[in-house]
Amino acid sequence: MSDVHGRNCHLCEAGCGLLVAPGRQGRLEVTPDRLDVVSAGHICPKGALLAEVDADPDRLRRPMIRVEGRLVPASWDDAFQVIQDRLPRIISEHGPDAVATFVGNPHSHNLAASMYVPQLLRLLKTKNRYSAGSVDAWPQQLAALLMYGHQGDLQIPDIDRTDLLVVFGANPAISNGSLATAPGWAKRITRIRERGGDVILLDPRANETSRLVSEHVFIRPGTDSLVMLALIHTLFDDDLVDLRAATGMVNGVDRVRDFAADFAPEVVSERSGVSATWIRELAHRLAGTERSVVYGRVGVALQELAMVSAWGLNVVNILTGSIDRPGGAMFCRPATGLNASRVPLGRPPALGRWHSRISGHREVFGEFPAVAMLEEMVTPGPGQIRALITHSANPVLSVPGAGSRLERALDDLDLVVCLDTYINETTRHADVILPSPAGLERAFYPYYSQQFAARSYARFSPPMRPRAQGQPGDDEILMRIGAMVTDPPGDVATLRQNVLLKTIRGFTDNPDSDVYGRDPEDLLSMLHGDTDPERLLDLYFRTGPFGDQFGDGDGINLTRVAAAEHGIDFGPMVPLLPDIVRTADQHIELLPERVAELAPHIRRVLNERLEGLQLIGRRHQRSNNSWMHNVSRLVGTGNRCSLLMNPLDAHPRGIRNEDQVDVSTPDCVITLDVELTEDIMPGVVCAPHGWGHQRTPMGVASRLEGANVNELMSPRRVDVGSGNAAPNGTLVEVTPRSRGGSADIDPQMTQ
Ligand SMILES: Nc1nc2c(c(=O)[nH]1)N[C@H]1C(S)=C(S)[C@@H](COP(=O)(O)OP(=O)(O)OC[C@H]3O[C@@H](n4cnc5c(=O)[nH]c(N)nc54)[C@H](O)[C@@H]3O)O[C@H]1N2
Ligand SMILES: Nc1nc2c(c(=O)[nH]1)N[C@H]1C(S)=C(S)[C@@H](COP(=O)(O)OP(=O)(O)OC[C@H]3O[C@@H](n4cnc5c(=O)[nH]c(N)nc54)[C@H](O)[C@@H]3O)O[C@H]1N2
Ligand code: SF4
Ligand SMILES: [Mo]
Repeated sequence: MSDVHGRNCHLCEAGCGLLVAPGRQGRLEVTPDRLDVVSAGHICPKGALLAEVDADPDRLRRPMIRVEGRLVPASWDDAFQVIQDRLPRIISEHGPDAVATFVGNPHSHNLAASMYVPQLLRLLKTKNRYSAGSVDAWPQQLAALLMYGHQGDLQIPDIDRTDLLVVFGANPAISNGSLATAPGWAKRITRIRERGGDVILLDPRANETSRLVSEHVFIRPGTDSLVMLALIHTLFDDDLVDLRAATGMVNGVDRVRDFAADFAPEVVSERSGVSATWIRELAHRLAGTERSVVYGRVGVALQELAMVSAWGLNVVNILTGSIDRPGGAMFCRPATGLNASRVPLGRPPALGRWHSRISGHREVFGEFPAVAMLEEMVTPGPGQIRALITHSANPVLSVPGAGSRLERALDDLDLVVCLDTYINETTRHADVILPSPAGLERAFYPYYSQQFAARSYARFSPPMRPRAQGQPGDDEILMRIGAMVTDPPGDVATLRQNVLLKTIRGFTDNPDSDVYGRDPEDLLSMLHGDTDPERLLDLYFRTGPFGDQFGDGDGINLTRVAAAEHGIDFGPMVPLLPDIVRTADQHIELLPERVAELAPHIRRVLNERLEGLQLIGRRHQRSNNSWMHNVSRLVGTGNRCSLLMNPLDAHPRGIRNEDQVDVSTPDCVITLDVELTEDIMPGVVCAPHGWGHQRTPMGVASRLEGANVNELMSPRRVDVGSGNAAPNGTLVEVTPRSRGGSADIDPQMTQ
C-alpha cells in the first residue's frame, strides 16, 4: 500500500480525494478515494487524468526567455536576470503603476501561489492590478462586502440539507459547484429529490444540470435581476417576509420594499420570458418551505446587472428567513479560519479609493476590472502600463475584448513576465516564462475553495515526489521577484521571514484572536511545515475555529491534519450570525447605496428591445477554462467549441446542423461549427470561452478547432455595479459562412 499516494485534486474547486498509484507501462493511475471524508469516491475525468496533465510533454519544466524574438529554454538564474535587468528600471523610470499584474484562476488551486501572489502584489505597489476575478465573481463578492461588510461573507447553499434549491445560471453538475464547494454536486442534487425536495433551474440553456432537476425554466439572458426583484416584490406584496434568524439584524427592509415596488411579476414577465404566475408561485414556495435557498453563479455574474442579481439572491434568502439556517444559505467555516474574522470589526469597506486612468473604473478590492487592462496598455500618457506580470492566466482568451488586440499590445510592452506552465496564447508573447512545479510535486491544501465549502473539512496533501532539479516553488519564484522591487532592495531570506512575521502579527495584534498578545517570534518558532506556505497553512489551521491556538489542547495543526489520511470532517455549516457581519453597526445592509443607484440601469434593461441573437457561454466537464486542452484523452475527437443554436433561429437564416457559420458583432467575426438543438432558448446562441489555440506551440491543442469568443465581446460591456465583465448576452448575428470571413486576427506567429 505504501506506493499509493492519497491527495486532494487541485484541478478545480471541488478538491476531490484521489489515490495515485503506479499503474501499467510506468504510468500513474488515479482512482477516487472512497474514504475521503467529504468527496467519498467522487471523481471526474479531469481528476482521473491528473497524472497525464502532469506528464504532458508540452508542460514547461524549465524557464523560457526571449532571445532574438524566439522563446528558448534558459536556466533559472538567466531567467531571473532578465527580470532583474528590466523590472526595477521600469519602476524607477515610470513609477510602480507602469507594471501591471494579472492573476488567473489556477493560482487559487495552487497553495504556494495563493499565499504568495498577494505578497508580491503588496511589494509591487501598483494600482494596475487585474485578475480573472473580474470576469467571474466580483458582483457576488461586492454584494457580500456591501451587505455583510466583507467580500468573503458569501452565502453558501446548504445543499445537503435543503428541500428546495433554486439555481439561477449555473451548471454545477459540470462545474462542481462554484462558490459552493461540494464534490459530486450531481449526486447531491439527486439526493435532494430522493428525500422529496425539489431543485429548480433558471437558465437560457437546458444544461447538464437541467437533466437532474425537478424543473428547468428558460430565462432570457441578463434578466435574472428583474425576476429577483419580482420575487422580492411578491414576498412583500403577499406578506411572506419572515426574517427569522436575521430578525433585528437588518437595516433597510422598508427601503427594499420600495425599491421593488414597481417590479410586480407581470411587469418583468415578458422581458424575462418567465411567467408571472410562476414567479408568484416560486415566491410562495420559497417562503413556505422550511429549508429553501436560492443560488446563482456565472450565469448571473457575467451580465450587465450582475450586482443587482447577486444582491437579489442575498435579499431573497434573507427575506424568506433562509439566511443562516440549516438547509438555507449559510456562511462557511473553513478550517483555516474565516476570512472575515481577520478584519477588525466595524472597519468601513475600502472601495473606490482610486479610479482607472482611461475609463474611470472604480477600484474594487484593490483591482481594476480586467476589461480595462488593454486600454491602459495602449493609451499613451503618464501611468501607461509598460510591463506585465501574470500568474497562471490567459487573458488573451479569458478577457472579453482582449484577444488579438491584447496580443498586439503585449508585443509593444517593455517587459512581459509570465509565471505559467504552458506557452499559451498569452505567454507566447512573454519575455520570460517561469513554470510552477508539477502538480504532484507540490504540497496542496484547498485553501481557497474551502472558504466556500458546504462542509468544514481539512485534508493536507504532501508532495507526491520531490521537485525536479533546480525547480523552485511558487513562493520562492514570487519572493525572488519581490526582492527585486523592494526599496531599498532586500534579500530574499529577510523578505520571507518578514512575510511570516507580518502574517503572525495579523493575529497577535487582533483582539478577536485567541493568540492576541502572544509574542510573534515565539509563534514563528513553533510553526510546523517544510516550506513557508506550509508554515502559513499551519498558522491558519492553529488560529482557526478548530485550531490548537498554539496551546496544549487537541485542536488541529498541520501535523495533525497531515496525519489524517482521508481528511478530517468538521461537519456541516453552523449558524454564524451575528458574528459574521462586519459592517460598522453589525447590521446587514439590505439596500446598499451602490445597488440603489442602479435603478435607472434596471429600468433601461427592463425596457430594452433586443434585435439579434444573444450569445452566452458554457463549460465542459473535461476542461477548465482555457487549459487542459493539450491532453488527448481529455479533449477527445469532437469539436467542443461549437455554436448551439435553436432550429427556430437557424432555419430562417438558411443554417443547417453542422454548417460553418460566421458569428459577428459590428467590429469582429469568428467562425464556428453550428449544432442545432432545442436545448437552447430561441433568440440565444451559446459557445464556450477558452478556445482558439491554433497559434500556440501546444502539440495537441493547436490542432483543435475552435475560436476565441472573447474576440467578439466588448470591453465596455460591464456590470455597471461592479465593473465585472459582462460577456453573456452580447448581441451577435449568425450567418452561413462567407468566404474569407474568419476572425479579425492577424495570422502572424510571434513564437
Ligand atoms: N466569455 C467568457 N469569458 C470568460 C468566462 C466565461 O464564462 N465567458 N469565464 C471567466 C472565468 S469564470 C474565469 S475563472 C476566467 C479564467 O481565465 P484565466 O484564469 O485567465 O485562464 P485559465 O484558462 O483558467 O488558466 C490560465 C493558465 O494557467 C496555467 N496554469 C495552470 N496551472 C498552473 C499552475 O499551477 N501554475 C502556473 N503558473 N500556471 C498554471 C495554464 O497554463 C493556463 O493557460 O475566464 C473568464 N472568461
Ligand atoms: N468542468 C469544468 N468545471 C469548471 C470550470 C470549467 O471550465 N470546466 N470552470 C470553473 C470556473 S473558473 C468557474 S467560475 C465555475 C463556473 O461554474 P458555473 O457557473 O456553474 O458554470 P457555467 O457552466 O459557466 O454555468 C453558467 C450557466 O449560466 C447560464 N447562463 C448564461 N447566461 C445566463 C443568464 O443571463 N441568466 C441565467 N440565469 N443563466 C445564464 C449558462 O447557460 C450556464 O448553464 O466552474 C468551475 N468549474
Ligand atoms: S471535480 Fe474537480 S476536484 Fe474533483 S476530480 Fe474533477 S477536477 Fe478534480
Ligand atoms: Mo471562474
